[in-house]
Amino acid sequence: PSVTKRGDYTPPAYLVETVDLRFDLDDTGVATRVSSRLVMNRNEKAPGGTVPLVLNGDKEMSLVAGSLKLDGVALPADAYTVDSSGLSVASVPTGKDFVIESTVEIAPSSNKALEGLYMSGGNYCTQCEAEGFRRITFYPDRPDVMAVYTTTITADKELFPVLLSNGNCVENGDLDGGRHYVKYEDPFKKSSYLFAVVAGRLVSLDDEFVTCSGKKVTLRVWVRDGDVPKCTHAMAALKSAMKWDEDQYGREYDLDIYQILVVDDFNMGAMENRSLNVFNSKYVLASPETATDSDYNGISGVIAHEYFHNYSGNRVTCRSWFELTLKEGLTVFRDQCAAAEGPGAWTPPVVKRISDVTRLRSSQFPQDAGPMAHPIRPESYVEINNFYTATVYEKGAAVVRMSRTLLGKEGFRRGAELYFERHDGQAVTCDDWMKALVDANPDGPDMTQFMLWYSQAGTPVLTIGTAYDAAARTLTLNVEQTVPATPGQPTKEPMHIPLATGLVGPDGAPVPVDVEGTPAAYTVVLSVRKAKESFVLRGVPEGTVPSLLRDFSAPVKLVREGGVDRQEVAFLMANDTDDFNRWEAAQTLGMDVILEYVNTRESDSSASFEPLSDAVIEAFRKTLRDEKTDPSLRARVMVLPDEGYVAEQVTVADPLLIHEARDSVKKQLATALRADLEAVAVANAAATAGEYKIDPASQGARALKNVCLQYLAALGETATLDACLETVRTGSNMTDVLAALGVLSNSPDCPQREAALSEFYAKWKNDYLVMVSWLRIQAMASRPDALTAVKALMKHEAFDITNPNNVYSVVGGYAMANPVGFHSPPSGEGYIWLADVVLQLDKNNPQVAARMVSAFTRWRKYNSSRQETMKAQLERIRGTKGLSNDVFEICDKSLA
Ligand code: HT7
Ligand code: ZN
Repeated sequence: PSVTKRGDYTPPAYLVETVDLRFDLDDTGVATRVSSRLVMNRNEKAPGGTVPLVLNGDKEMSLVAGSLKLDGVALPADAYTVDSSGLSVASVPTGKDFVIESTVEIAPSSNKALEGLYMSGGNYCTQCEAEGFRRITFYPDRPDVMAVYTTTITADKELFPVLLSNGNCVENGDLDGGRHYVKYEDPFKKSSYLFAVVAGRLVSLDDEFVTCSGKKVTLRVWVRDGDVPKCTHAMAALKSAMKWDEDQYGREYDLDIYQILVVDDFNMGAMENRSLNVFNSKYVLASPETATDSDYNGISGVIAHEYFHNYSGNRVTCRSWFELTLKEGLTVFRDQCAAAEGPGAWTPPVVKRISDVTRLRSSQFPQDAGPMAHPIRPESYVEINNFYTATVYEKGAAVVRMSRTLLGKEGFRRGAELYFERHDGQAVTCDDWMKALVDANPDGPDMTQFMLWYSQAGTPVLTIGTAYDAAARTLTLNVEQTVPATPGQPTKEPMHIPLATGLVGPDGAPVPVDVEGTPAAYTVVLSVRKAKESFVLRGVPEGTVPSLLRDFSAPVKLVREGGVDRQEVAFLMANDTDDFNRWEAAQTLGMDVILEYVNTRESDSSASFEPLSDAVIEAFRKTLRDEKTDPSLRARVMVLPDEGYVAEQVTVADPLLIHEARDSVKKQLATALRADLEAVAVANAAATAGEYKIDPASQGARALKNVCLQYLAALGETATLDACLETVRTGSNMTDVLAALGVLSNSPDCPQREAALSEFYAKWKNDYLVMVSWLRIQAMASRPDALTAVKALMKHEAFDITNPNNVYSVVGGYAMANPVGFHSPPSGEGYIWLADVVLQLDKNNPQVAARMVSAFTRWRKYNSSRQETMKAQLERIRGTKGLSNDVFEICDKSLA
């Protein structure tokens, strides 16, 4: 497969002024005709000379004989060539507009890759990002070709009463033979990846948003019959997002209508097609009986994300796919802020921040430390679909956040507004983004070194030592940064790292940070720029404890010279005024005791483990009893670091030992804190009883109650199992029901487990999304026999291998979120099974297959026998004939 390189970018040789598309949809999706009429011209900004006109196209598209025309005249067979990647016309007019027309035939019903035009639940829909448009028609399918689109759709009126595309409906009517048609015009230029077409039997929830200038916008969410009542939360979230973008970035919605189509078959979460988003049903449909708090929050987040793309992505887009983080990193940052601070916020800001950081550390840090490590702006790719990564999205958002930290909120907003105005209607680069930020802040910091965040991969490690001078009352922070080598980048330059720092005095009260060059404040952002650097903090009382990297001010690993001081960490856990760092302190403490267990048992499997010290137990007890602190934060503080995150801290990971260690710590805490856990569970159950509400207080109470339940369940008592079964049977909301079902699913065989799983199935088997959760909960069950269960689930009537959500639940839940299940089978049967499944998936849906094969990328983290089997599977997959580029690239890079 060929490699595309960022450095090889050249502007498009030809531009498209207008696109006129006509879709003749057949009843079953076996023979759909797509006709296109492109008005094009030579790009004056491209290198001169005669160049053929190249239009991308897919091998599954067949050009209708005689349909290819230039300026109205059919092209003879020797005037063009068609191959598996597209169509090339040797000679086209220069110096004037010319018109290219073509008609192709495609078969959407056999499109299981879910890219281009495909069918879901009997309806037609599209997914064009990144390169799906070329599966619909011949076109220069790259984001820097922006054109005005007109789309006409014809279809059977009874089968497909609703026909949609981007922009406004300007015409519609009936045709002979029971067919009908609609014509849409999208007034603004857009890239082809934002194109969408929908046809189906659908109903809508309608609403309206009045913009800041008083314009009325029609809002419409399209679903299958019966699902309208489940769209109200999504609709409210959409309105909150529209308001947020007006208030925070001065962005007013620019069209008269905003529509969302909901489908069950979708490779990702959603797609921001201009004025016609397509959403995975998981990120729209919700009712208290069927959706958890986390589902509700996910809906708010994804709805906001896609809406925000209207400016950060659609009006201003990427010059090439290498710039993907320009729209994705910025939009993730925007959705994170809206969910933390906006009118639709459902958790306290700190809890949202904790979720975002946890996600970054559990998904992006491992990527940055493995063979797929790449900068947020990658230098090359084989398959662009493989670069919709945690690095581009999550680390990209962290980089945007750091620029805001360095420029200040006001300066950042000025820069963002300048960017949106300066580049409206353009396809630009990350450099253009940074230039707008800098130009809007002439007195701001020099951001040249900061740009290394765009080009250097790897998570920087900050090692910080402290030295206190009692006579001078100074605390010196000695900071050393290293950026690890990553594939293709053996050496690195020091980065510009904002280190937000505070001080907690010996009495627990905050102490101002007074450092040369910055006004004293309770939190000061130190700019770390060198490999080694010291900062002298003045006027510091003896016994003061530094609170470092507050609010996770940079995506780095923080290491304290000399190791973890548990007393200091417990002190911060109880006293830090930065709530994020109170949680971080608990994570550090939890990690330290888990690692102590792992290290002890690793060298001697029969060694006895030192029981948890009173200090550790008391730190957690204080959290449980601390009624002044928000329950949702207390819930997060109580959760020990997850097994995947622990695995990242050790050189050779033994997933079973890590599980044993975490379990042991949890059991010890549960034993020691039993009375507190029971009391807090009862108090918070009362707080959330009655009608289901998703406000922060209700969510917090449920979260804390369910964390207590999970601790108590670690004691394995029958009474807890009975209580869980009772909740599964009678619980009034899905948050509590799934928490209880999760406990039972993770338990060893028992009647309560069996009853809960089967009764739950009987009750919910007709609800697709609830079944997705039911499948996942079983695939993730931390039990050595998980593979047997997963094999059975794949044969279950609730499972469909062509449905990505099903695959992510069962295959992903097992291979990526169940370390015990995946790594238990003694001869690596789990690995062999996964490889078989990947090969099966790849035949239908390479994107989904590539996501699943990623479970092997960290194979070097394990012991030699595990390594051997995983490596053999990667080699077997890579050597398979007919493999997609998607899966090939992941395997090949993993093996390099
Ligand atoms: N911008 C969207 C990306 C996306 C996508 C990419 C590749 C293949 C399928 C896809 N579906 C959606 C989603 C987003 O980030 O908002
Ligand atoms: Zn996005």
